[in-house]
Amino acid sequence: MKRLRHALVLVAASALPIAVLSAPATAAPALAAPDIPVANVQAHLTALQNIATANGGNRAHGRAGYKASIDYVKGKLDAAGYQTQLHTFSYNGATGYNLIADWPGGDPNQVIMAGGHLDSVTVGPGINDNGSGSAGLLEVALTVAKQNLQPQKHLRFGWWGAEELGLIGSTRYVNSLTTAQRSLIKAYVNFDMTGSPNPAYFVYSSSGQPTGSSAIENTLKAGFQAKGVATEPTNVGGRSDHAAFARAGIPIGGTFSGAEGIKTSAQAQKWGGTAGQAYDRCYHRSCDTTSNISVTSLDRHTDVIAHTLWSLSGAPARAALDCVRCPI
Ligand code: DPN
Ligand code: CA
Ligand code: ZN
Repeated sequence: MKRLRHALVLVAASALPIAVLSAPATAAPALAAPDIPVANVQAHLTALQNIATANGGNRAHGRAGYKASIDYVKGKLDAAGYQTQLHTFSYNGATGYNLIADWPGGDPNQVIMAGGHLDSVTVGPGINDNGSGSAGLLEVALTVAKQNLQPQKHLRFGWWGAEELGLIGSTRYVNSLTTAQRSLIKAYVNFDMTGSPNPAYFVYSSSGQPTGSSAIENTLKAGFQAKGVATEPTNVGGRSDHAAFARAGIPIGGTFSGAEGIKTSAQAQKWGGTAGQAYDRCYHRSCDTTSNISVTSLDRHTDVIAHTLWSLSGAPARAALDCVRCPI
């Protein structure tokens, strides 16, 4: 197929003004990340909702709904060509699962990792918390595969178990790494709640975080700014899965659309939505279903995941002849 494309390009190129043909074969700027279709992300949320409905109404650690969630994500990634590993751990007398997925290729000494927790609380399906981050990460990972992306650095994804019980899965994962393995991870970017119905556009603040975190913060902010969305820094502290990575000295970042916090009137001016109301009124409640999602927030945060991973991993600069209308 590629040869045909090249042939078409050559034919098309010969029809182009001479200037293009004589243009130096310099690489165009690094590949921009694609716009991730939010409908694809919503399809994963529907699958997770159906899993919860079929398994007692939740996707919590130690319950059938969690294992079914992990199997869903793993199945999609295996089919797409990822190298997946299920890491098991015990907690509260139940088996927990982390899913680690490596995209083959890229410099193994420079790992760019992104993750989010896949477990819900026991009282509900956890579609925003954290089906939203999990589904966004999954669709970005599938897009990497669809494009057969060949980034300079190695891409790794993680879906964590038992976050709701105290960041258990991600902590067990980081603790399982040798010091050398940890030093290869140049960034960990966390996505925990990205579709809150009364959304915020928070970016994890790098202050007080390991050196290198500010580059991640700036990349995330730039992703939103490119969409005309203003962001606010937030200090998530020990409330999500980046914490274990930060403790290990690994640069971290992340985005967050808000939980039980109340949207201010200034924020409502900036972001829309309702001042004086929680960002997510169904946080940790049974009403955290597929109807508890702002599609706009889900779309924007997911596109920023893609922007950030393409940027941090050094998606290849496109060779000039690989496309017809490249910026010269
Ligand atoms: N840690 C999230 C949860 O699963 O409850 C909520 C949260 C995420 C709170 C990020 C603060 C910051
Ligand atoms: Ca999108
Ligand atoms: Zn939660």
